[in-house]
Amino acid sequence: MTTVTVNDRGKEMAIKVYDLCGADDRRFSPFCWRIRMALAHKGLDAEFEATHFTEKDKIAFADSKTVPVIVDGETAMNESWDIADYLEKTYPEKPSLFGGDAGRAVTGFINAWTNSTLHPALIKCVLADIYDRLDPMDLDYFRESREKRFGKTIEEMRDGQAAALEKCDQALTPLRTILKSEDWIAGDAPAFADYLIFAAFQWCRIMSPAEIVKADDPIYEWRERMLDLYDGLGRSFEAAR
Ligand SMILES: N[C@@H](CCC(=O)N[C@@H](CS)C(=O)NCC(=O)O)C(=O)O
Repeated sequence: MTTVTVNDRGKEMAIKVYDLCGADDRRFSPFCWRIRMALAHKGLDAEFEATHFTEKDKIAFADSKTVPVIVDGETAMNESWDIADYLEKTYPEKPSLFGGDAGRAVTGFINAWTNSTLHPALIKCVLADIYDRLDPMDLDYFRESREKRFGKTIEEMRDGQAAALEKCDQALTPLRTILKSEDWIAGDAPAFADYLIFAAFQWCRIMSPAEIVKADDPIYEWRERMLDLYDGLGRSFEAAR
C-alpha cells in the first residue's frame, strides 16, 4: 500500500477515485468496481476520473502504478483492500463493509480467493474481448504486458476461450454452492465480500459478451440482485455486446 499526504483537497469534497477506462468510457477494472460499490454501500459521494492504462502520470502523485487510487481530503492511497479498510475505519458511522473483526477476516479470505482463483479463471475467458474494447492509446501496452504475463498471444487466448469457460465453470463451484442457500455472500445483506466477487463479474460483463454463467445458475440470480443495488448502479453501466 502507498499512502501519501496531499494538501489541495478539503475533506468536505467528494472522494476522488482514479478509475480505469477503456474505449467508449467503459469503466471495467474489477479492483475499481470493488471501491465503487464500497462507496455506494457507505453512501459516500465520489467522483470518478477516467484513467487509461498508459496514463500512469495521473496517479504518480500517489506513488502508484495501479488503480484504484483514491483521494479523500489530505489522504491519497492505492490498493483496493487497504482502501476498503480505510473507508471502514474513517467512516465507522456509515454501514459496515465487513461486519466487525470476524467479518473482516472472512472477507479477507474472499479477497484472497477472488485474487488467486477467480480473476485468473475469468481473465482467460475475456482477455481477447477486453483487448477489443480498449482505447487505441492502450492497445500496444496491453498486448505487450499481457502476452508477457500469460506467455500467449492475444489471438491464442481468443482461440482458447471455450476451454477457458469450461475451466472457469469448475472454479465457480464454491460460489455456486453457497448461493444455493444464501442470498448474499456476506449473510443477511450484501457487503464487501459480495462486492469483491461482483466486481470481477462486472469486469467481464462490461468488456465481454461471453456467457460466464447461465440464467438458471444461482450465481446469475445473485448477480442480478447485485446489479439492482443502489438504484441499479451496476446495471447503469452498459454490458458488452
Ligand atoms: N492489488 C491492487 C491491484 C490493482 C490493479 O492491478 N489494477 C489494475 C487495473 S484492473 C491496474 O491498474 N493495472 C495497471 C497495469 O496493468 O498497468 C488492488 O487491489 O488495488
